[in-house]
Amino acid sequence: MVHLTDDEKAAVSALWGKVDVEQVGGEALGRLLVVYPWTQRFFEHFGDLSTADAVFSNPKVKAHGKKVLTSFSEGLKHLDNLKDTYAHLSELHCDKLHVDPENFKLLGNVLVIVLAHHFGKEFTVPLQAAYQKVVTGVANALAHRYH
Ligand code: HEG
Repeated sequence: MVHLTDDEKAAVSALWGKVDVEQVGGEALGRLLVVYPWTQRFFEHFGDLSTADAVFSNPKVKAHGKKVLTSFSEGLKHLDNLKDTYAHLSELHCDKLHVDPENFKLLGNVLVIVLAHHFGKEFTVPLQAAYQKVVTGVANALAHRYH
């Protein structure tokens, strides 16, 4: 559950409408893999991740970044019910993928940085604060079914 005012919801959605999920998703996942290289252990089957250039030009990173952000877009439509929205994915990441939920927070923070980089002044401080609440809510929802 994320508490946003109606104005915050409108601003978050308006900006998100301009996001290219493949580009921003690839960049966010790529930056996660470069800045926190231990996260590469989940993606060894993606091929070459040995340098930043290799990571950012890796088509599997782009495709997976798109998949993750497409799922994130779904969450934006259900800000009042993130836990149910991500229940299945939470179980999957826990039971099958064995992803430490700390990584959801790292990715959320990286996503905010990538949005700031892309949108510059349009990504105002209040908008950034609203997005920070959203990424925290998504990370908490994804961690909710861990046991
Ligand atoms: Mg996860 C698969 C969503 C963060 C590692 N992730 C997936 C899938 C979705 C998804 C929709 C496909 C599930 C399926 O095949 O049914 N992931 C998702 C979201 C977020 C997230 C929404 C956070 C916002 N994932 C995340 C992080 C890691 C990770 C931080 C690891 C650092 N995800 C991961 C792996 C897979 C998925 C290893 C399987 C990839 C594959 O082999 O194709």
